[in-house]
Amino acid sequence: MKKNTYTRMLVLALAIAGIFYFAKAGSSLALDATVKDMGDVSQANGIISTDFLMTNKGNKDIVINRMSTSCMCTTAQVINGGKEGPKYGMDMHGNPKGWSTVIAPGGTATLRVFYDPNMHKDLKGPVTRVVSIFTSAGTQTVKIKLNQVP
Ligand SMILES: [Cu+2]
Repeated sequence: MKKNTYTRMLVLALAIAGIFYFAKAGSSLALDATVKDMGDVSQANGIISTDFLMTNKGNKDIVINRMSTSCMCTTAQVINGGKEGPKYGMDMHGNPKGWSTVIAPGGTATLRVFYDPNMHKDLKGPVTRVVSIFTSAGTQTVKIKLNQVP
């Protein structure tokens, strides 16, 4: 291969890397926590929820277009501008399609995560579940932790 072909390829590779770098730097979704501890969760009290605050710290709109959770006991929705989005659960059980929401630069939205302790009635003790949030600024994950009691 000729030397200037190498040079061109190097310049191209650097240009592509630069585009990805700036695309990422220009839109970042910050979360107030990556893990929330829900403490003791009683089966007698049924479904409970906890909120994460998401802030667009970048300078471009962030589009969230789906979520998925690690278990059917756990669902998640985005509340943006007072509007509640659909609840997402495990992908394999079928999730809503065609939904998206936009967080403008400097804007915030709530990620509400629900846990249903009666989805597995025999389970007692520590539980960790993961929620994945798919956005135009990449995929982010949060966790809930709890201790399931009767
Ligand atoms: Cu579960």
